[in-house]
Amino acid sequence: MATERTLSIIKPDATRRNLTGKINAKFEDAGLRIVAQKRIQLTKAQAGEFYKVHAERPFYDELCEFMASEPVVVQVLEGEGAIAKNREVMGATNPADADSGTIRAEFAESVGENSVHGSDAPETAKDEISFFFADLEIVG
Ligand code: DAT
Ligand code: MG
Repeated sequence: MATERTLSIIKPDATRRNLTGKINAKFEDAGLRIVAQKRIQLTKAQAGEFYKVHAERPFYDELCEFMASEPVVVQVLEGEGAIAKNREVMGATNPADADSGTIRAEFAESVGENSVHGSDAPETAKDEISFFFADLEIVG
């Protein structure tokens, strides 16, 4: 398995509860390296652009409001098979279905407010990383 990079977001429900360090420890314990990181506040329009693949879903408006409601921490994680490994560490979208020990099982509040985002495939990882970061900001 090759070294990969994936885009991670620590979402507003988690930054509000001061969980950034605890979530980062989960990534690092799994062998993922945080090779870029910044705390930003999205506008609703920026959240909408990031999540435009979900534009037709009934929860889209609520999702965009939520993502713009408090600061988020955007990150690039790097490691062997980082995209799949991060999805494993995150756990299932609905925390009720997430395996114990995963970030969402431990910290997520609901299916909508589920603490973390992670890219789901190499193409989306590339697009999502460049949505937030310039090449110069990523130091592996
Ligand atoms: P994931 O974040 O696990 O990749 P996704 O891409 O299917 O999940 O959905 C993106 C986000 O949209 C998800 O993290 C939270 C929100 N969402 C998904 N399904 C939802 C639902 N049934 N009700 C409310 N929000 C939902
Ligand atoms: Mg997704």
